[in-house]
Amino acid sequence: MKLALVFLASAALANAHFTMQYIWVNGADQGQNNFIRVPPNNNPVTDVTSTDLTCNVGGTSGSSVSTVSIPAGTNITFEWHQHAQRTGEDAISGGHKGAVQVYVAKAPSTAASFNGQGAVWTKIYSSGLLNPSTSEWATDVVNTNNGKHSVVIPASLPAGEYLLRAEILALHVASSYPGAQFYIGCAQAKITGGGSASPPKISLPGAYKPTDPGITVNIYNNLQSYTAPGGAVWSG
Ligand SMILES: *[C@@H]1O[C@H](CO)[C@@H](O)[C@H](O)[C@H]1NC(C)=O
Ligand SMILES: [Cu+2]
Repeated sequence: MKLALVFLASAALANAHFTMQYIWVNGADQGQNNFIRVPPNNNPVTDVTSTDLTCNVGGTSGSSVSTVSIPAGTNITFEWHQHAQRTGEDAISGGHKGAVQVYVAKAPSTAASFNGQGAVWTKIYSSGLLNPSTSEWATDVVNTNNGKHSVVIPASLPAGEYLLRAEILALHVASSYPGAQFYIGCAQAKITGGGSASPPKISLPGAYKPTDPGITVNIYNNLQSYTAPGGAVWSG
């Protein structure tokens, strides 16, 4: 009896979570876990003050990860799954309701040696509550798209090596803190071409607070609007 309960509990946990496993460059699949700082498991981060918020557990170093070369203006697609399989289950599991955001941070030297600490992150994409009357969230679209969401890297971003940080913020148990679940995937990219923009930057961890209305929120109480943490999107 006890064993069965433990098994059921751990199976439910494993099924509930997911990781970023693929990036696509202008529609071309780059292969499983390539150019990605892979976390040890599919658990979410819940402590917004932890360095795990930067690039997931173990993600402050990318010394064993390759860096993909992309021109500024490239359309990058991030693809998430619960397990190491693309079919046979919901990509990120329908119970995860919440926001999808993408940030970029320019490394002082190489992306592989960049820890992503300090005020270095620029938000380039954010999608949250899409339809209050049907409770449709950005996460629902990710499931519909088999785990994928896309963003165009702004053409005005200066050339250099970057971390690309995708975040899925699941809010199904977020009415008290800690509760909100941060799923984070970081890829390493060398951006070529580009421009001379000087975008606004925030720290991760740093900018997110437990009391942010986008982090501690009851999404099951007729929520009419939602403001994701981390400020406005910079559109280039
Ligand atoms: C980016 O690429 C994806 C996948 O090919 C596509 O669905 C999406 O429409 C593209 N986005 C833009 C803005 O071009
Ligand atoms: Cu989960």
